[in-house]
Amino acid sequence: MQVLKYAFQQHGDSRGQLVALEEFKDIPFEIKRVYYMYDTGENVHRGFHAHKSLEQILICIHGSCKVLLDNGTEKKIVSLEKPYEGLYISNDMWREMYDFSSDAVLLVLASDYYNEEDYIRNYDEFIKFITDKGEHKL
Ligand code: T46
Repeated sequence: MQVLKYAFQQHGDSRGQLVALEEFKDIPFEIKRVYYMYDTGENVHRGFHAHKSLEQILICIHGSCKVLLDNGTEKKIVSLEKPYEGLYISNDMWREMYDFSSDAVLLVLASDYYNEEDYIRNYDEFIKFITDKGEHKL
């Protein structure tokens, strides 16, 4: 499984750093939604779902966290700890976020509006979904 992590351009000068993100330039999709999570308690695990069509980029703009990616065949753990790094998560990818530092702010850029019908929240259903599509290699 290939993990796609972007290192965004930093516009740094004596005043500090600035990162600018433009759809189709820095981000490979139209950005239809932005959300973020913070005040995530110690030992909290979030996610535990896949999306049928949504694409997202996760940026830990403050603090750090880990993301487990699982395509049904392989699993990878990615650390997010730099505010200029973005993790691309495609559709059909199970994800879990954990190990949040107490100051973590996880920003997410999403390719579509919120739609509960796009979620697969059961792991067995996820495996069935990708197997039916021919994406699950045993
Ligand atoms: C994902 C990971 C990385 C909304 O009302 N609108 C929204 O846009 C979102 C994202 C959530 N919500 C509501 C739905 C739930 O009542 O906020 C509550 C928490 O959402 P959820 O339990 O889905 O949060 P996570 O952290 O498990 O997952 C989120 C995204 O939902 C998901 O798409 O890929 O972050």
